[in-house]
Amino acid sequence: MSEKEDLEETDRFPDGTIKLRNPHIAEMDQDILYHLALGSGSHDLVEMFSDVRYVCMGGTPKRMEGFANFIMDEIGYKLPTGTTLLDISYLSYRYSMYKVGPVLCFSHGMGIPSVGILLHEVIKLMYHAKCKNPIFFRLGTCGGIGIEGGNLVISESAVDGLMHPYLELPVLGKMQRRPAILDKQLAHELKDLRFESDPFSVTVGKTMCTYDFYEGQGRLDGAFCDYSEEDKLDFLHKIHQDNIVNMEMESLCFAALCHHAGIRCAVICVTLLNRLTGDQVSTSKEVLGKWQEYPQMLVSRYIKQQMGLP
Ligand code: R2B
Ligand code: URA
Repeated sequence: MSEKEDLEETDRFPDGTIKLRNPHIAEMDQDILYHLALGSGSHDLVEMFSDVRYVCMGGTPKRMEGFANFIMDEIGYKLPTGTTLLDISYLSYRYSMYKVGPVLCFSHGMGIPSVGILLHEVIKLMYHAKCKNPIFFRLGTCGGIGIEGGNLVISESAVDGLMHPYLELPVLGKMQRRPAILDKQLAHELKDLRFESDPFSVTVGKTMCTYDFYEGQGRLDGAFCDYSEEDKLDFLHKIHQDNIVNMEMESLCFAALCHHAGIRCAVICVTLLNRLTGDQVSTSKEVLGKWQEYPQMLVSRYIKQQMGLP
């Protein structure tokens, strides 16, 4: 079943705008989106953002600024002469945000807590701005499991380090669980946008999302390590047999919160290395920079196709 069919009718209003699962927000005089340096009282969020249809996020401000400039060229969006893109959230000193017509780009930092805070505020932004049927993309990096560096993985589902397919968060002293469900149809639509001539392969598969880059991903090169190389390889081969094809640090939360908000979403990551053969990211910065453009190429093709552009 596709994510679209799976969404309950109550997840969005008939016009495609977001229903917030929080009765308190509507009762507040204003809502301050603190980490975005925006607010429903201080800014006309409908005027600024109601045309947004595609929300693209990735780890670093530089990469997302690069993506914003790339997508601007791709969709033929013109800024007034003599102006450049502005980081709308620069006053927050936390996340960066760039708007290019219907595309909104964010940096989300590293890990579940960082992307989680951002998602709360971006989902509320979609609600306040009355955005219709927005689609969320994470364009990231990852470690491949059995996949060499420089190739793409689109997550069809996400699990935590114990293979649980849900996000756990202690709320008021109790563990809350939210299923981490991604849109399989969207994942395959993105995969189909690969050209024969592309220098990368595209795998749709299961992603393990961890709370740490080093011990959490079974690396031997952290400041601490209490296991052997054999233990590490046993684990990586075992999860590979369970169809895990990559590891990263945000997909679980991204999938869980988007699904809970009734938002279609996809995670597209480029592999930086094959974890079955190493731990250190030793490829040159120049090559890594090129690889990180690969997720952007697929997402840009998707957005252009949706916008009816050649
Ligand atoms: C991929 O790369 C980062 C760690 O280097 C992390 O944000 C992730 O998910
Ligand atoms: N990001 C991760 O989380 N792990 C890797 O191995 C590479 C990038």
